[in-house]
Amino acid sequence: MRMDIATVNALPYEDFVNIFGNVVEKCPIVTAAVWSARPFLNFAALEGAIRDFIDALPESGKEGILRCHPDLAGRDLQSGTLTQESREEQAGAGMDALSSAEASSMTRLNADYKARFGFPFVVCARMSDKANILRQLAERCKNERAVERARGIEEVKKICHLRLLGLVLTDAPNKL
Ligand code: 2AL
Repeated sequence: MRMDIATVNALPYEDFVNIFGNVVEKCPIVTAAVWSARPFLNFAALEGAIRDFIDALPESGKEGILRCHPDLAGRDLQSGTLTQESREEQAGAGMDALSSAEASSMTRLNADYKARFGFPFVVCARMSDKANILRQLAERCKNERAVERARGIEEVKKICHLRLLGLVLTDAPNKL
């Protein structure tokens, strides 16, 4: 059940990190840091504190956040070791139901991308679909490193937004 912001603000630290620790994939340090910014006025303030923390990181820290993300249709999906959030997002975009040709394209392009930039391709899967993800992956491989670093971080923020919407009530009715 989604909680209201007063309930969020009343959570002990351990509960806060248990509940929100994966709004940025495998980066509970973000949640732990944002704890200091309580109380949050509303959903937007909580989200804004997370965004501000990410934006204040040096470029190496932003790349670190990108590196915490599992590949789309990658080894973790195959071996069942994705986080629950990531599993649902990837399944929603059809990443668990690729044809063998699509799967080998994804593997090759993900590897090309990582070799070029040193961090994985990240996209908000819930705002996309299989065809679009494959197209974006091929296109974004051609960008400059700094462009892709910034683009990946924007995608992390979209993923975070949707994960937060699943946990916290907004002032306006939640659209999900
Ligand atoms: C992911 C993921 O796990 N969920 C999502 O929306 N995107 N990973 C990725 N490499 O883009």
